[in-house]
Amino acid sequence: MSYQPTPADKFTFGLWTVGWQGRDPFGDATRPALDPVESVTRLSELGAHGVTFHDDDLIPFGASESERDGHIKRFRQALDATGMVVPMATTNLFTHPVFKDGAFTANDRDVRRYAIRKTMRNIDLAAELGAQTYVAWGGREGAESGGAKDVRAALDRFKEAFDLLADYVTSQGYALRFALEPKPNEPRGDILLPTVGHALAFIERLERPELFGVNPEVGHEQMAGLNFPHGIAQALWAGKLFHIDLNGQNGIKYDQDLRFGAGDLRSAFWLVDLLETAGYEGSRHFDFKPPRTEDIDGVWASAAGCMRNYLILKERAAAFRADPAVREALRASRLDELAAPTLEPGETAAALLADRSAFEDFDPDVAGRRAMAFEALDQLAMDHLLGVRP
Ligand code: 3MF
Ligand code: MG
Ligand code: MG
Repeated sequence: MSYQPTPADKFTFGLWTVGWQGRDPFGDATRPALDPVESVTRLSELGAHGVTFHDDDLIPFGASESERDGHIKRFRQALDATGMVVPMATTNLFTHPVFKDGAFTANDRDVRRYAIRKTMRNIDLAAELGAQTYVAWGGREGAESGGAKDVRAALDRFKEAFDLLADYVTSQGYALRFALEPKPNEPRGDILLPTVGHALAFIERLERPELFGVNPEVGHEQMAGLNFPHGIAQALWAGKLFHIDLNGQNGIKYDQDLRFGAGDLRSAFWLVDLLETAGYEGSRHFDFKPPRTEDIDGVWASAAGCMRNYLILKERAAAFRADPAVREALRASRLDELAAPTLEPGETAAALLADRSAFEDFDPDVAGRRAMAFEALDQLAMDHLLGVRP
């Protein structure tokens, strides 16, 4: 197995990922700016399927109309020349100082109106470039102190913005759905919609919930100490996994944005196993930052590593699922029983009450002594992950 990606693997990269110049809160840029055209070309050569962008990644903030047209034209030419696609786009509502207190939930009403207009403008471009998903990460929607934000009012404003944007894409006839990206903190002290669960609950309060799903990011959930594959499983269960941001993170600390496969490798194994067995058909999108220690060659090595690690884990997970010993271990751990409904077809509460085997004749002490055999199962997974099972 060469682990050489092809467009059929649906690997995509944000222009801001490979284009990150290494500027962080403590240090200046360590790499020169990268032309989006070069990113498209190099990523295509590496085997990627497409790229994604914030408006400002492609068209520098404040560019004139004619400059804007020029940037879009060059980008389109690079897409046409390589066959790369743009399945997702998003809005930068966090870099400019105007968004220091948020965008859709900024206390200042004129800032909120400007943020919605900036988003509508880029939605038009996203639709024009054939994107199907519009991601919304509210990085500045939050606060550093309790009195600064009336969270219930802010959620009203958040809903108002998304309801309006959903009406807009519907009236324009765009085939776009929105994917909300949760994050617990950074850059705000605390961010609204901090986890997948918060976002899923919020979506159900919107006027057109069917147009909204989530774009969970590995590191964002892990920054909150959460189990990422569990969050993804719940999003899939709800039919809401519209997109995903893959990267690496070492536990509860600042947002590390390591390449996919770095950080919690076992979690990455279970994630790939889940995505590949659950029929997720969307992009495998990398949202990482090649560390600022790297030069441009290191950037491409880091990007190639994201895809290579995904393909290695995909192979390891498939070998795990195909192993007869694993199938036996899954039965020993009663995963087949979990898949069976707890009630008989049509069984009512009255029928359950009448079933003596469910209670009167059930021996909880005997059941309590049954082993679950999870350790043997997990060791098989470990052996497959480490490549030591034939
Ligand atoms: C920050 C992020 C964001 C979002 C991006 C796309 C800058 O931690 O993950 O990247 O993914 O805004 O929605
Ligand atoms: Mg992130
Ligand atoms: Mg992200």
